[in-house]
Amino acid sequence: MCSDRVQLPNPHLDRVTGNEADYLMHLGIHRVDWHVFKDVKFVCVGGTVDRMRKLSQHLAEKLNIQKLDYSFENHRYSGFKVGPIFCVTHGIGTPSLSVMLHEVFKLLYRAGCSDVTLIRIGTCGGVGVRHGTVVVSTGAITPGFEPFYITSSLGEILKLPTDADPILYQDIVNSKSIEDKYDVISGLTFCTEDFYQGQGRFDGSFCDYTQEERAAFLSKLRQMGVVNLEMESAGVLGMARKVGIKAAVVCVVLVDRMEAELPSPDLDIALLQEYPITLVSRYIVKKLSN
Ligand code: R2B
Repeated sequence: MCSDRVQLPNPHLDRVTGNEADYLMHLGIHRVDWHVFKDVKFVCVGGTVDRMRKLSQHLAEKLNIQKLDYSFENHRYSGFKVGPIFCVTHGIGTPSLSVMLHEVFKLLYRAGCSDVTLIRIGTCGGVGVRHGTVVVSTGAITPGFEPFYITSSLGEILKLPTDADPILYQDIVNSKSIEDKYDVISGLTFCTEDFYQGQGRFDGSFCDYTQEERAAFLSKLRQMGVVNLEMESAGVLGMARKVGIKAAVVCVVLVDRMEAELPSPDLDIALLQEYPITLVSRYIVKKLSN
């Protein structure tokens, strides 16, 4: 599944744009900058600028390497580069994520990168899992309860398998230290295209189900082995698998959705978001020192 040099399964790419003319429109990166990214071995993605900035700062300190900021030209995404690690934001949901990933994969290809690993660091709701727990996804299922990232091609539904690389996710789980004040588990992730009805919430602007139907939905997920809910895992796992790049999804639980809709107001969400940052950084630092 994993390749050495990044290759893209697009026979038209070099004919249509060629290395000279290609331009990463949403990242605003031109060919003059390809070479800057040549050394990238890890791409870390996450929803917000703040989380990616904290991750890159943490990595810069651990590795004693300078952090470079990329305020991408058209302000859709933000990025930070710490030596061989490129951290990029993806916003909310797979449409926003997929545009960024297409361009990051092209960047890796154009720059001639090899042995690249992609890791999403995020937040999620738990399904029978308490807040503060870090979940490393073993795979993602999507509405319809199937293990596919559902996108489209020429107007037809395109389904990309979403199983995660078992060695990678186990290595990340094993990166937990006994000093960590959080639990780390692995399990299936339910990835939705909507935060409210899609995840069985009652507090959206409209809602078409009963309390019983919502409870049955969460129980069904639980029985299928789902331990958390979020909105990007299927895109990360499905798209990375399609281009032969290893990928993992590591999210901290903000609220057990079997108990509540929203995190408790007195929860220190900033602190919880540091948990996957420390876990993934430890994994990356260990890998880079090997
Ligand atoms: C988790 O949190 C965001 C929604 O609040 C979304 O990006 C996700 O997957």
